[in-house]
Amino acid sequence: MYTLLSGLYKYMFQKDEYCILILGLDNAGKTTFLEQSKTRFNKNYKGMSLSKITTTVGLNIGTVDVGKARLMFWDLGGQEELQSLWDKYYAECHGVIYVIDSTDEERLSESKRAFEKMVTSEALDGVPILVLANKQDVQTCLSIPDIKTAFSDCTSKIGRRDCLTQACSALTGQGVREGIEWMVKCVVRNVHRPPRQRDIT
Ligand SMILES: Nc1nc2c(ncn2[C@@H]2O[C@H](COP(=O)(O)OP(=O)(O)O)[C@@H](O)[C@H]2O)c(=O)[nH]1
Ligand SMILES: [Mg+2]
Repeated sequence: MYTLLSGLYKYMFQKDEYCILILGLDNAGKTTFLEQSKTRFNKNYKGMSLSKITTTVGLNIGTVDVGKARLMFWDLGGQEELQSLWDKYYAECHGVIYVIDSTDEERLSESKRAFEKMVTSEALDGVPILVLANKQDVQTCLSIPDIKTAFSDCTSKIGRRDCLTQACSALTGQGVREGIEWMVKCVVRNVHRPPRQRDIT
């Protein structure tokens, strides 16, 4: 009886946990996105003022519950010297959110290089990637087709994994829910797939 009840309790209340990395150049809006997500999904979370967010040195961690899934976000610093630390986290993660600053045309190629390096990493093979074209609230920003064109030679490296480019404003919240719900769908589905090579070794 106890087993039955505890099984039922677990079924009803226990959440499956997934680690999601938030990557992208510094100033792309990663921490703002994390705070916006916590505010949107966690009922009692009193978010910090989004305009008070300062540069991340090291790592911010945040948890968001979506249905039966618990996403643990790791928001890593994006400065060049910190990018070398990204791959230390790859083996642990179930999904990646890659944030692009759509208002920064000058650094778009730098962002593409960092994306390319990330996406070709073996440890991320098969991991779903959500690309957020952020800051779409700014009128003069690059459009989704502009960004897709700039990143077009990455397509073959993305391979057959799930990948979505989502227009988003971490500041206003536009596109945040859609992006996260897509990610949840992917990671939940992936868990039922055979383990990736890196999980076996
Ligand atoms: N207009 C606008 N500004 C944003 C948006 N997201 C972030 N920012 C601003 O961009 C700057 C960098 O944001 P932050 O979250 O610290 O970037 P991070 O370095 O990637 O963590 C801050 O001044 C934010 O207010 C957005 O969607 N729209
Ligand atoms: Mg930050």
